[in-house]
Amino acid sequence: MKTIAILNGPNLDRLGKREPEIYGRATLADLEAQLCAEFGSAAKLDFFQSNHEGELVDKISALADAKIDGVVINGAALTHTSVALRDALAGSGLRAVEVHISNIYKREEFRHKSLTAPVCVAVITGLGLEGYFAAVRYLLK
Ligand code: CA2
Repeated sequence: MKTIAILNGPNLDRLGKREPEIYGRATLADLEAQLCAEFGSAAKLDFFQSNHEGELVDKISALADAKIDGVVINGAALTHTSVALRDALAGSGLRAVEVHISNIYKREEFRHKSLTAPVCVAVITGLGLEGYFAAVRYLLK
């Protein structure tokens, strides 16, 4: 069975608890349960959320060692700032799809630049939580 990791960065543990007009009303636990319901029989899903850049880097390194089949990453604000996260993904040899719940190009200019997008196979932005489902579906093909 394939293993796909779903990584979420800073503040995404607050999903469904604030700013529902941007991020919707579902919580991170709701999202994880829905992904399990959809893909649990086809894949092992490894969920990880952290508010700390280094923890995400360590997790990517461990996933690289485990040679898993793909990564869905919403690096949240680190998308726009983190060379460390980009280097971890680039050096991992893993296929990664970057997901953003909101359309980062409709928002402030500082969100338009992703440091991690060039080291991912694709970027999905603005489809809400559906982006995570599309990313897992793609990685399982
Ligand atoms: O649209 C996305 O998924 C983002 O990655 C979300 C990040 C933001 O910095 C990116 O530019 C775009 C912010 C995540 C914060 O998530 C919250 C969710 C609910 C309540 C508060 C924060």
